[in-house]
Amino acid sequence: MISGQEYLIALGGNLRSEAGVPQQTLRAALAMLEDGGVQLKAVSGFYRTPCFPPGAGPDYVNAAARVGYDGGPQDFLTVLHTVESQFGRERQQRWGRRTLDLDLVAAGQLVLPDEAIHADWRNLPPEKQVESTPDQLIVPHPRLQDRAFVLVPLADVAPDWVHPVLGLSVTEMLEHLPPASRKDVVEL
Ligand code: A4P
Ligand code: MG
Repeated sequence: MISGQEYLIALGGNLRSEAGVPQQTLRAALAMLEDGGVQLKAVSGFYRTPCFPPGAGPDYVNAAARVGYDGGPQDFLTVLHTVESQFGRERQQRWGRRTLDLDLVAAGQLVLPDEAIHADWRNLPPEKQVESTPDQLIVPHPRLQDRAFVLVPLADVAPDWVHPVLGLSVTEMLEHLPPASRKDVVEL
């Protein structure tokens, strides 16, 4: 059991919740995490981002945070899911609309469940990505390196975190993305 771990999380939402518009939901979720014993070490700006895949729903608001939590990754994911459910997140359509999505992006240099399974998820062909949902925790998040809506906020809080498999920092992963995808991510 790893304790006192530093984690990176990604926050997103594109539907109103009881807390208000997505930006208000994300702020309320951060406050709820803090109330639940999660230490907020750094919080990114809030960004408006086009829904991926295009046309699947309204624009998202995305953010990221670097946090401390005195428990292992599985326990921490349970905390994230509890907060999601407080804001009315119902798991229906994958990649569609949601009031709040909290993803565990990274846990230091941990690779879970192991390097081989991580590689399978990372290399999943795009058509399979929409229909396949992992039933176990995959860390680092298998799609983080592809997504400006994750990497731009992450660069605010952990620009020098190095992906334990790819060997690239957040700044470097961002540089590998097409410039157009970065320009679509607009700070609110
Ligand atoms: N799971 C495994 N690993 C993780 C992890 N590292 N973090 C499991 C979080 N969850 C993880 O997740 C599906 C299953 O993955 C769960 O059982 C969880 O235990 P989910 O949150 O129920 O479903 P999801 O959110 O639809 O899946 P996922 O993989 O989080 O979706 P994505 O890939 O994050 O896509 N467009 C914009 N602009 N901004 C967004 O934030 N988000 C999505 C969601 C799509 N399009 C978007 C955005
Ligand atoms: Mg999620």
